[in-house]
Amino acid sequence: MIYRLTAHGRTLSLAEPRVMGILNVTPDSFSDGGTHCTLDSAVIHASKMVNDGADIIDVGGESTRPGAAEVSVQEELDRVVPVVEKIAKELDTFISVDTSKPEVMREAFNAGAHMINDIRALNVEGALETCVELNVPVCLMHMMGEPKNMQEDIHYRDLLGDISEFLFKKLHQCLNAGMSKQNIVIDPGIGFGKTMDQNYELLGRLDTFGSFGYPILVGLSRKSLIGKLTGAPVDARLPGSLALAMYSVNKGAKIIRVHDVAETVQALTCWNHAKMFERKGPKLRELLKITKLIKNRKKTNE
Ligand code: 7PM
Repeated sequence: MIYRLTAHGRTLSLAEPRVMGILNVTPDSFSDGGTHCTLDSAVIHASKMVNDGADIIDVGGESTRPGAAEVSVQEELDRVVPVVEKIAKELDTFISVDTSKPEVMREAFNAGAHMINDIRALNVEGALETCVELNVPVCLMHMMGEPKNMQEDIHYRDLLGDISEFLFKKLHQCLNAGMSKQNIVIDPGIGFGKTMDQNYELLGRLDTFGSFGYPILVGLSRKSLIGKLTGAPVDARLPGSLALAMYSVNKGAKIIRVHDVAETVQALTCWNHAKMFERKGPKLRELLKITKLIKNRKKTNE
């Protein structure tokens, strides 16, 4: 099955796994004073990620950190919309917006966003209807509880079963409301109300979610499942992030959400090249020819 996402006349093929670069636009991420500076430095960072090979830029104005203060609609609009607008104008990339608020979804879409990444899976009143109306691709993520309390009381009857049931119900709800199947991406929500071993179990059995017939997005970059297992502090989790990213794509993930774009793109490029040799015969020769053509085209573009 080849998946593709389309919005604003732009199509992103998920025939090969894609890299989504994280762009936080919370005040603590670009703490260099005035709004103008913040906007510029955010777009510079986005531009670097695009040059490093990111296929999607995920703009987020709400901190999902446990215990983080809630952000008002106006505040989130002020953070996100100008950044989306400038990226849409200046960069050649697919733009995703990390939000749960229908108002932000709409304004960000109108400013040029191609996709909504909602950690609350369209749970906020009006969010589902807004996404259906906008006909925009959406990522539905599983979370137990809310960011502020999600790591406090973790209990599942059956981890895989409960998360599958949640996603099935969501899918049903979305399709019933008129969302088109091609607009849906699913995500098991690594780190959102799960213990370390539960996170690893989700990765180990990620192919279960692949059988739903929707592309899978995974976010695990620098997350605590790496720190807890290895003792590495957050700024030294790149090796673990890369290993788990490659493990995930091997298990069928189509979008990997990361901080370290260049490193992940290098890992993926090598993974993809080895993967291609799983095929044999004329199909492989054909693929190699196409890969060479693409490489040459990229070189002449530079
Ligand atoms: C605190 C807790 C800070 C969690 C940051 C985070 C995902 C996401 C995030 C994910 C999708 C982080 C997370 N994680 N969206 N947004 N999937 N779809 O570590 O796993 O980046 S925020």
